Amino acid sequence: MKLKNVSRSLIIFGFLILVILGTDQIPTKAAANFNPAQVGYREMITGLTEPIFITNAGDSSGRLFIVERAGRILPYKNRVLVPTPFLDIRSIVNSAGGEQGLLALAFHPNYQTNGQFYTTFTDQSGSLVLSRFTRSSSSPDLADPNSRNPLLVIPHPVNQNHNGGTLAFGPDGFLYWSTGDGGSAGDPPNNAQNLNVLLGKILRIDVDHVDPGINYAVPTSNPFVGNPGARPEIWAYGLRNPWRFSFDRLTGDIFIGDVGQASREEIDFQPAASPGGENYGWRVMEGTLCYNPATGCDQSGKVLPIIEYAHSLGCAVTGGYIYRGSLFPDMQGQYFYSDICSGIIFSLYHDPITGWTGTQVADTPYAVSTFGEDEQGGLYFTDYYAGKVYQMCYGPTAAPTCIPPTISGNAGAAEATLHYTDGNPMTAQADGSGNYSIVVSYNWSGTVIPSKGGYSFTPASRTYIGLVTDTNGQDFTAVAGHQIALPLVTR
Ligand SMILES: [Ca+2]
Repeated sequence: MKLKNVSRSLIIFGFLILVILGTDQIPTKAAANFNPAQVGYREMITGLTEPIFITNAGDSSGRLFIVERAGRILPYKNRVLVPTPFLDIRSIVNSAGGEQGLLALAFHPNYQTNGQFYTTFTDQSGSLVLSRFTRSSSSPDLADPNSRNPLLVIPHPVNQNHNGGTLAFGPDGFLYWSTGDGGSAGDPPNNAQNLNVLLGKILRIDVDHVDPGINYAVPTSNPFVGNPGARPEIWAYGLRNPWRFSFDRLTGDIFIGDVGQASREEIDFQPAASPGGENYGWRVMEGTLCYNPATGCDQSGKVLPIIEYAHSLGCAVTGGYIYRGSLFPDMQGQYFYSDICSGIIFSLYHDPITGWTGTQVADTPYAVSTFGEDEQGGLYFTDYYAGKVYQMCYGPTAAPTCIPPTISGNAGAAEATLHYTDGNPMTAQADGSGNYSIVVSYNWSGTVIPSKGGYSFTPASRTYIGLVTDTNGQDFTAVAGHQIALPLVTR
């Protein structure tokens, strides 16, 4: 994951090479209102070390989970990074190579009830290891480190680079795992085209059942089941280093960011209705170019990328997510991705008539190693070297920074205290005229309650859900209560 020297001067807005497939599989909303200049991001988490994966548990807890490459998983809860790791397996993770480490995390679709989650990491022999863990019985913010159950180990002995790898459950409930081609450069063993090895692939397995002799089951609908010349776990092949892929949470379509060799970074696409078995081209092709052989390659049966870019715009694509959250309707249907070397954030949109359109959204100074989704479909991305997570947002002003909104008004009484809580109790003070102003976090939900000794307030409280803009005129009326004279007690 070393940065190459990318000349920003060569970065030209819209300098993207588009490959139109013309698929009509993606339902779309009009993108007419999408304005790239209104996409913003705010620094949300700091103090991480080489964050490379972000996900949620799907358990309505509102937490994010951040994976650090060396082997820690940290919860982000109630707007705070929990300092005690959810899981710390640094002692068994091999992160010596820049592309090695704890690479991905996927919570089981029934995590809330079964407590199961899955990781992939590189071990001391360089192998790619898929493991199941369960959460601790003592705390929802802790995993049980002794629960590890290795499901599948893929030998990867020669090189440190090209390990994949993303884990994600599909809408079918099966676990998908992307693997790199085994490393070096140019895929010398031709692993990605070899259906007898699990490298350079997307695999699909059933973690809820076991087949004889293995610790998982192979779905009988996998495309190469029954083919004696192929491993049945393979779902798609011809991939070089599919570092990040994702499912469209609305449609089930798959977007794959496949890191290129020296010429092309690409996004590959698989419609939800696909039966699997796609050959995405590597090492015969790098993007839409012939790679091996360099000219006159056999393009038959290869699925070309929906978009690719040259190394004038970066050096290693970071596949992202299609935005399906409700907070920012104008971003709906935009697939966001980036490049760890250039920090450019791109979007990609499919129109049923005009096909795929790529846009350069922003040229950031960040090393974007991954994107991630929260439970509501909100999007986040990392700055790898700075150890930060940014939240993506969208606003009416140019280049918004997701500035926290303010709740303000008159409390009805001088120097009244405003209690406000979203689970974390906080207070603010009205001034000598009763005016108050409370800054809350972006998308804040909670309750504001005024108080002052001897006064009652109308309304007694106000509740807010998902505040994203300043909210003014939030006045209260204060009435001094009757002072009750206690009778003197004499004896
Ligand atoms: Ca390809």
